Amino acid sequence: GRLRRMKTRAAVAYEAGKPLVVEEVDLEGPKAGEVLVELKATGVCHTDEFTRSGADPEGIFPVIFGHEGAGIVREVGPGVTSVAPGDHVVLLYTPECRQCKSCLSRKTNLCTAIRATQGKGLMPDGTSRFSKNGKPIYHYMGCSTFSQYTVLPDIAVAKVRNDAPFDTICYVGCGVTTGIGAVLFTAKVEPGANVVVFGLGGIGLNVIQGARMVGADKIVGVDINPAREALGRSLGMTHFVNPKDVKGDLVAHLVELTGGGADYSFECVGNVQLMRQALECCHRGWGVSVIIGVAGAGQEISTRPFQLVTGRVWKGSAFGGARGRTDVPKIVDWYMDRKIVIDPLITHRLPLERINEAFDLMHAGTSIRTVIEY
Ligand code: NAD
Ligand code: AHE
Ligand code: ZN
Repeated sequence: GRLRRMKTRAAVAYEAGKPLVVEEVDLEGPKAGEVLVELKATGVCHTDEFTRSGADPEGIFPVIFGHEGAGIVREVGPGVTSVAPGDHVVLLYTPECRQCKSCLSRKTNLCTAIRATQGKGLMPDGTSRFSKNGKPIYHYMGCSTFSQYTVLPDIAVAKVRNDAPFDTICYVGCGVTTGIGAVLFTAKVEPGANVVVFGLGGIGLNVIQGARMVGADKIVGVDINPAREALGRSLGMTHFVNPKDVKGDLVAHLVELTGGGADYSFECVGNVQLMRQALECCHRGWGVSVIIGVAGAGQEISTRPFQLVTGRVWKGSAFGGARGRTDVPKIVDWYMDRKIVIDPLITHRLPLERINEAFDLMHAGTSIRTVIEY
């Protein structure tokens, strides 16, 4: 028989700015078009912290965070044919329905099939599968991977090969794909291009390895944390700039370093002042700046329109422009074929019980990715 309701261990965020509470919650089984997934591992991304902190205008509580997970399908609801129990999957906060206007356009990866309910922390039928003492707990980014079991629509899981380790491919669920995809799919960086990357954390370091993959020439990394230099260089970074060590204007310094300006720049921090600098360090006439970082409620970007009149281009990228069900299995293959690395970026591993330490490590600047193993 189909599972109607079960208990699952989860990290619940009851209030913005407060530590998560690890406890047992109730989970209803999958309805039509949905699947039950047993998580094996999840990364902790800065976006989880962004919403936990209260900066996300879409943030709602109580909620179970986490959107960078991998696991095994355990049950499927009525009508599900794309995956079956036993399949290994990476969870997708950007689903791929292949039927909505956006999917059919071929111009974007931003599937709209379930975005409205997802943004409200609910499943497509307008209800939550999670609860505690009869009160609903919201889903997060359609995933809620900080729970040993979760339920999500089948369009929000990518089936992957079953010989890939969960504790590293979970990171393909956000950071790896976001960084590499922004280079390959959004910017389409060409061989020989000069690239500047602002922020060398879990996302920016993947932009760097993407830039190396496509044969970029100069790959300049910018970060205020000097500890980021070594890892950046090992992934292909050719120059490191710590803004604190730059005398005078950072933009002028970067323009000089790139011989006239970046062909492509990437903002991987979520700081609107840096977004401006990332645009303005681009080459006159053609430089493209890609915003990946997520900025808090009320924040706005600005620049002189002259920057765009003179040919610089401002763009953004969500999930690296990747179509999850199509591209994620390929990126997992690249990892298994050693075309990309993941292992050196997973600096810490913790059990769910200690998940709050993952946020401490992020704030201290000592981790790139912490992976929670179930
Ligand atoms: P992270 O905490 O791992 O890395 C952030 C890095 O920025 C750190 O190395 C930090 O030292 C550096 N930094 C902070 N302030 C800086 C400054 N003033 N100048 C230079 N460097 C500075 O975070 P992450 O997980 O890599 O995420 C980065 C950003 O990308 C966040 O805003 C996150 O929400 C966003 N994000 C967006 C997407 C997307 O699809 N668009 C996906 C994942 C993450
Ligand atoms: N809720 C925030 C927006 C957050 C945001 O931009 N999220 C990215 C993914 S970050 C992954 O770590 C994204 O995919 N955005 C597209 C979308 O549809 O949300 C806010 O500012 O309201
Ligand atoms: Zn993320």
